[in-house]
Amino acid sequence: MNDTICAIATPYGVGSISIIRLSGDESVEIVNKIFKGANLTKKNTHTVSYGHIYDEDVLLDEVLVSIFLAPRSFTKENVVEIGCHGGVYVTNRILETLCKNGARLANPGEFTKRAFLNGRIDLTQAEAIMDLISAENETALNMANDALNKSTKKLIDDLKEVLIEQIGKIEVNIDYPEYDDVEIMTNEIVKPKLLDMSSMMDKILEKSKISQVFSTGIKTCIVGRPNVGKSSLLNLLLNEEKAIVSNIAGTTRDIVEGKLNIGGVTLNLLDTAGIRNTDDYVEAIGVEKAKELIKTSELVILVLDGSEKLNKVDLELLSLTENKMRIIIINKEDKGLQFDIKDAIKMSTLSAKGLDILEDEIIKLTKKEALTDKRYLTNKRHITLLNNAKKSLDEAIKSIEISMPIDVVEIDLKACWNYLLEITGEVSSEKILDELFSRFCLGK
Ligand SMILES: Nc1nc2c(ncn2[C@@H]2O[C@H](COP(=O)(O)OP(=O)(O)OP(=O)(O)O)[C@@H](O)[C@H]2O)c(=O)[nH]1
Ligand SMILES: [Mg+2]
Repeated sequence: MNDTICAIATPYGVGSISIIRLSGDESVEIVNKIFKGANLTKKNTHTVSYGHIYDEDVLLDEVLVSIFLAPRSFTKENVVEIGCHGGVYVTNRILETLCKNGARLANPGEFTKRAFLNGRIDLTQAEAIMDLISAENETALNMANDALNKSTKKLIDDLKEVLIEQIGKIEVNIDYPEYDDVEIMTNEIVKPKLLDMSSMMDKILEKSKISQVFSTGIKTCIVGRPNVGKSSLLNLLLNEEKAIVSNIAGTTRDIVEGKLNIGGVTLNLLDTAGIRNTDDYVEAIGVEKAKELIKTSELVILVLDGSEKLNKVDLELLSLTENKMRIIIINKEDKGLQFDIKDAIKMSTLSAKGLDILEDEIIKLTKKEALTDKRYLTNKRHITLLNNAKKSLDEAIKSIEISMPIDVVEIDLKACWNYLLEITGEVSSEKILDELFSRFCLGK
């Protein structure tokens, strides 16, 4: 028997309505005790009733009560949602009255935890709910929705199926060694399957890395010589005066950051100090930082001043960024251009000319990297566990190659198996669950 928990499910603060949610065996009875209107205990599941909430004789609010009876609810328990007026005081008073009548305040994430423990969702779906709530762009939202629709579970299930078959074959050999030559069998049958599986995991992990970039934002640096218009470009893209623009070369000394949402992805933009050979100590540090940033960025926007001839630093930057995902901008087109470069975008950040072309190019470039099939992981915990699973698998393959006893191979394969089960939550410790669900908000 589960005790009945309650929490305010909507954000704290004044709004037009608030929702208070209960889950547990007694939820309908508890609400019915403080509700005047229809008898809620006689109501069918998935119905809404109008009435008033009282704390003994004191009228608290006019409400709508929705009933979802077990098992057809989010937690698979009896769930009641009270839609009341969205005042902080009135909402808290109703919550307090529910507690006085037998409910208890829920811990963060406790509703979702119950949904998981009652088998309504697996752990990957519970985590997808959290990712959905914290999604900052369309891509992250899509990924979370895919995971909620079991894309992660399916992917792990596929891996599990291959693995369990191989473990099964090995176990038969350990139990009945007379049936087969163990070594030949593992080398010829099991090993190729394990190698396939290892490369499948590699592919998933590689794509997962990209998915992380897409959901958290693409690290994008704007680099170029001093005074070419880097800060002007940042301001133009962000549509605000974020960085100081001046005709004094070396204006930007430290990195200026901004976030740009474009075509469903987020760019984390970094405006840097202009790069030149300099004796100024402070500026030299900025230049070093800019060079370092080129290395660690996923996308580089290289700005050149089209009104002057290309110089040594420009050429150095062109070669430094050659193998990166990059966009070359020839700026100050309004002053007349001195050179041209294939595939470069001609712009004038002063008049915003060329901005639309730049935006299209950013969308095109980042979409090229887009993840069309669903075979990747989006959640950091899952990625770490899959990495561990792959390490164990590779250990097993290595053991086969150096003809270790078959039970040694099996130990590593079972470790791999366990990591896969941890992803979906089929094996999990109470501690991990507590830690995971405590990251949810109250009422979720
Ligand atoms: N004519 C013209 N001037 C521009 C254009 N874009 C920027 N400028 C001017 O160029 C100067 C330098 O612009 P910034 O955006 O500060 O250049 P920066 O690359 O950030 O320079 P540092 O921070 O010093 O490295 C300013 O006076 C801008 O007004 C353009 O498209 N056309
Ligand atoms: Mg600048």
